[in-house]
Amino acid sequence: MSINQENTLAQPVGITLERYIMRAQAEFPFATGELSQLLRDLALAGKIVHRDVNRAGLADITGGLGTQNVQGEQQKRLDMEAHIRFVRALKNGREACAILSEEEAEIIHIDNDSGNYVVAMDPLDGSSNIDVNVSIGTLFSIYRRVTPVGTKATAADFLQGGRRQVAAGYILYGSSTMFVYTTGHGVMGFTYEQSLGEFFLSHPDIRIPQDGRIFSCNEGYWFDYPESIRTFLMDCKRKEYSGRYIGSLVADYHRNLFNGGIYLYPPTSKNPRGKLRLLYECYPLAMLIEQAGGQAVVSANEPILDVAPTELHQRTPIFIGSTEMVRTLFSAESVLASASELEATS
Ligand code: P6P
Repeated sequence: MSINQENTLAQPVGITLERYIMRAQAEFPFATGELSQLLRDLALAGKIVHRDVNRAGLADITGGLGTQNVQGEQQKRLDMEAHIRFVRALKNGREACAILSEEEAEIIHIDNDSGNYVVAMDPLDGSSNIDVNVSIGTLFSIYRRVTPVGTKATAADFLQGGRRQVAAGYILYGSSTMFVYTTGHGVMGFTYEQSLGEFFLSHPDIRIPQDGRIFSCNEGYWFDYPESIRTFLMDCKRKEYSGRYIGSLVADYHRNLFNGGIYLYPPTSKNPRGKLRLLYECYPLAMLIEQAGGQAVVSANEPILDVAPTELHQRTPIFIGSTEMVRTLFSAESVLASASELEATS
């Protein structure tokens, strides 16, 4: 058990996020407090988005804007609200020098070229669920910049690769709002107490079960899925596993993180490179899942964190969750079974 995990486990549940960050920082004598401030900035914006999400129906901020994001997807009012809140919080916090957001094609420079960090994020994922009151989430990934301080950040600062993340996390706006993050020393979960306006440590050192009985995928694409994926899913059904798919990545991921399971987004004819974005959806979730004892891969031998980034908004297939389920998905049995199934039907 790492020192931090001992320390984390020793941390009293109920400590505020603010105090936890200060104590965690104290463990690293060379920590300058910049990363701590960044996490505070993200948590602050998360509190504001929590409020926006919870009053969306009353404040007429649901619905579409009639505009599209860089992915060609319809933008919802709350998408842009959240985008503005996070950009503003990071700008005011003055630790980040640039942001990559799903909502804008280009890198956002926030007049702070002396900042040492960049943040890649999906301010509000699952927007198709906003109007029907289903849980949605924010995803973020933090890197130390590689370009000289004082200059404008470039794509190189964001295209460092998943294993160069210094922190990653998400905020889930569900039946409760949770801030879940890692700095590479375990995964911590904080639950928001609205009456006090604070996140409190509720889940120190989150670990995903090694195996699970939940599979999460959009079976509407069944006839698009590669044969080996269909073979795996058929096997899950024969074992009477549960199919659970909310269609909101952070909500599906969070449930599997606690209960065990696997989330699959394979290539489809509609999205031949997969649908989910590498830099601000798959990398952060992959860092978290590895820290929690799970796996995130794009194929049998390629962890998501080792996928080389080439474009800011690049997409990737993803298979992520309990280690045993990911192993089974790419086990020889699945592949052989699909080969024999292919033979049988040819
Ligand atoms: P599909 C939402 O748009 C999202 O990015 C994720 O939150 C979700 O898991 C996925 O796409 C749903 O995609 O193709 O199943 O509707």
